[in-house]
Amino acid sequence: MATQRTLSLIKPDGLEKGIVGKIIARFEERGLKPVAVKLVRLTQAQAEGFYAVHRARPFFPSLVQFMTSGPILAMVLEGDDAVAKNREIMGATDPAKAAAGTIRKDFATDVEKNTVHGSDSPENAAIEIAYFFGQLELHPYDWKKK
Ligand code: IDP
Ligand code: MG
Repeated sequence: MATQRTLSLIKPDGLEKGIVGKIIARFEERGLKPVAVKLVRLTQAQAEGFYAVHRARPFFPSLVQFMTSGPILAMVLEGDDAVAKNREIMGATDPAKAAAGTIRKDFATDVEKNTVHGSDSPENAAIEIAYFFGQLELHPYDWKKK
């Protein structure tokens, strides 16, 4: 399986609960490396832009309010099959339906405050990575080199 990059966000509830380290550990344990990381406080316009695909949904105003309610940790994760693997580690959108051992099952509050975001396709990963990170932050890494 080819090496991929995907966008991961730890949402405001994850920072509020103080579980950033635990979440990143789950990615690292499964072979996903954080290759770009930053703390961001989204404006309303930035949150609306990121979730534009959901703007007609009834939960959109509440989602935007939640995503701007505190800082988030934005990360680019790299590894084999990173897009699908990240989604698997995260679990289903609704923590009540998420599989055992997933981040959302173990840490999420509810279907909105569900602790993590992950890109859902390689195409969206490229778009979402570019939304949060500039070219100078997106270095190539060769992990085998000493
Ligand atoms: P995903 O994050 O698992 O890809 P999406 O359907 O893309 O789920 O929804 C984006 C985000 O919108 C979710 O992670 C969650 O925070 C919020 N959301 C999705 N569905 C609902 C809902 O039914 N009620 C409230 N918030 C929701
Ligand atoms: Mg989604």
